[in-house]
Amino acid sequence: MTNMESVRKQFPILNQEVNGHPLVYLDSSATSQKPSSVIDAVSDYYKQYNSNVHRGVHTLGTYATEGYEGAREKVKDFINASSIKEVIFTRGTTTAINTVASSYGRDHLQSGDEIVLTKMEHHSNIIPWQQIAKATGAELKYIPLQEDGTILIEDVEKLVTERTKIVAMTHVSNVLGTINPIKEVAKIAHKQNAVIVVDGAQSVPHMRVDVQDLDADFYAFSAHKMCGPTGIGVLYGKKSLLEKMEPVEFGGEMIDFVNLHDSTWKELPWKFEGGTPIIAGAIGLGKAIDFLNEVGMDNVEAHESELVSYAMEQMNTIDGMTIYGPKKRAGLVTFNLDDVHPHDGATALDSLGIAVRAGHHCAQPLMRELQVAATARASFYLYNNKQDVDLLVDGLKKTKEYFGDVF
Ligand code: 7TS
Repeated sequence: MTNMESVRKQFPILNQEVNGHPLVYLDSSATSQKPSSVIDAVSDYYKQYNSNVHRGVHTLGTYATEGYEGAREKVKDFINASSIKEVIFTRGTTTAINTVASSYGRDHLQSGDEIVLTKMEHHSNIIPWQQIAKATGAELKYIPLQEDGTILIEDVEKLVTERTKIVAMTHVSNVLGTINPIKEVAKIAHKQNAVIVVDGAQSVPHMRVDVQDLDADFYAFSAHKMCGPTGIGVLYGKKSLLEKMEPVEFGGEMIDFVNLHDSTWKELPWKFEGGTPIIAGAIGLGKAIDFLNEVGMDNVEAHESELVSYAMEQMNTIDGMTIYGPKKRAGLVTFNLDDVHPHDGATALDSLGIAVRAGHHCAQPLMRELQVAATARASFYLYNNKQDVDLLVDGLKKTKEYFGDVF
């Protein structure tokens, strides 16, 4: 078993005081911190072999191309894609989902067709579908949520019909921590000849994901939430689907032959990567995957599961605490404390060096479903420990006392 305290030591940013207190970073669902190996890999690229990729014969360009394409191989193995052709580098989850909506969606939807979503989606997995629905005349349908923030498979079976062309669903909710039964939903979608697009922004960083086992048609995630740099993410797609899809960005890098009035595209995955790519980002993502593999994704998941159970147990001892979402969940806790506005609570915690997020978490329809304007959220990752939870609980108690006196 990996020693998680030695893992924590590899994140230089955590070793500092904020507002006179040791930093307690509990906002990894927004973005994770980066280990030294990732920071060094990005810096080494710029210091030692900064060059463009896929062009020219000079030595530095070869190193850069090897670094960039080597990262693609690592992503392929990490999610068990069957080929590097299925791994497209994007700017992040948002861009990946937009690519599917703009390309696959535009070509496969028409009036009378339906796109099925859940009511727990992040805006990134709602708005691209709203836009493509407006453009094509398709309609959106939403799978309802149970009281505990889960979905019922019977509801999926009812809502996914022969009219459904696309099911778009998050694997893990960034607000509720709900883990959706993607494999079962994929089976239901495929029975109706629909495709399933999975938002993996909150799953790939925290659990072992096997896209072939899930039978996902498309799967999107961001490097910055999994110890990698910002500005890079991945769109996985089944080769058979991607091959028939049109690129959404046109220009350098993605072409084969260009004539005055027409052009042809490179083969997969490059036809979807127009322009100079995010080279340092990809190299950093490759290093982040090495790092996560060394720790072991099963260890990451077990560690977070232990922390989140402990956090819920401790937080529930605070009077006036409401925690949203199911008991069996990923490593985050979204909550409200009576009498304390989440923004005030988060500001009070920040004065104690504790970083949590407050707001709608880019899930306004879900906030409406929960009948709240905003919530606070503590999210955990492999570098957090029980002391972080204790400091959070202590901070919440102090916050409650403080605001209790004010009101
Ligand atoms: N989908 C989910 C489920 C997410 O949690 C996020 C980001 C995204 C998509 C978008 O990812 P991006 O990398 O393209 O921006 N979620 C959050 C969050 O919960 N707090 O800040 C960002």
